[in-house]
Amino acid sequence: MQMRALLATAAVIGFASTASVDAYAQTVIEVGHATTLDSHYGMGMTRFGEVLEELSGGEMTLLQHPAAALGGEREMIEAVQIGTLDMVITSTGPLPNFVPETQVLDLPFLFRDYDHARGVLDGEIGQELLATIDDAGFKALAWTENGFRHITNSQRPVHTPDDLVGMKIRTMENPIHLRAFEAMGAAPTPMSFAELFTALQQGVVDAQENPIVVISVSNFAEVQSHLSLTGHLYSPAIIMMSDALWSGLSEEEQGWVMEAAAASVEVTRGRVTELEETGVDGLIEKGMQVVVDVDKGPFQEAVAPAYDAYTERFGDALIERINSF
Ligand code: EAX
Repeated sequence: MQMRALLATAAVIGFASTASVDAYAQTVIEVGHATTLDSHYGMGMTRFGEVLEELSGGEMTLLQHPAAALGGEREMIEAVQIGTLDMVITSTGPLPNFVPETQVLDLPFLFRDYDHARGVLDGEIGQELLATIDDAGFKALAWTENGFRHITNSQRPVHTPDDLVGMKIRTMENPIHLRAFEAMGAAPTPMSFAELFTALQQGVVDAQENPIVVISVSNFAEVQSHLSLTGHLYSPAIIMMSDALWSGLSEEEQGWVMEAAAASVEVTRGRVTELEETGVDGLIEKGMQVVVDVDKGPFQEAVAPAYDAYTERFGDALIERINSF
């Protein structure tokens, strides 16, 4: 075929294919997380996608990558920061490695209960922290929730910190958590959640700590015989989008994203509340022995050095504001 005719044909095909793509042009937002689709994160993101699709008339959709398919929480946070991942819903555990100021949230026994935690995060203090996270190269969409963390292990009932002495416990990759469990006399090992089940199964670690919803959906009852309702710290979660994606959205699209995020938080928090109420019975049915009435006093005394590590660096003003909320 003459070169001119060939080029003309190519141009027509090119236009047609571009036109067809334009006709179905969609923004597909890809989100990663470390837990299963039926977890508090998975259910929240399903709701996020439903609302986004509804508001955008199908122009924007959400594609979930659950169960650490894209790596651990620290890796996914880093991917969002450099723009290779659109969005993540994650616990704040690894976040202090990127935004040191968020360490305050991981102080043991800082939050009294769910109302206190949610009130602080949804109020002025939480919004200030979201702005700090934005300054670190993310677009923080909303605080969501992981829940109060409890200790499971394969060795013995844990009633006091003395029962933790020498116990190999996995912690999140978080300096405050590490310090707190060292102070209790345990042998803490920071580890990505993606490796945790196998590490428990193989006895690389004896123990771990997580909210009831995570313990339940992760089938930890298969590899952990004991649960103690220590509630030693509240684990916030957060939804963060890459700066690049966020700034490329129109104002209207950004509004849809924020509305979808808010709707997802309701679902995630609802699921956490539900499992706090019903999840322990489920774990007992799966064979776990549960210490329900843990005396938190000795644990609070034992973790005091974790506060020193924080206040030496950041002072106690923010702690005071949170305590008096
Ligand atoms: O965010 O790493 C953890 O223990 C987290 O609680 C879990 O990944 C859910």
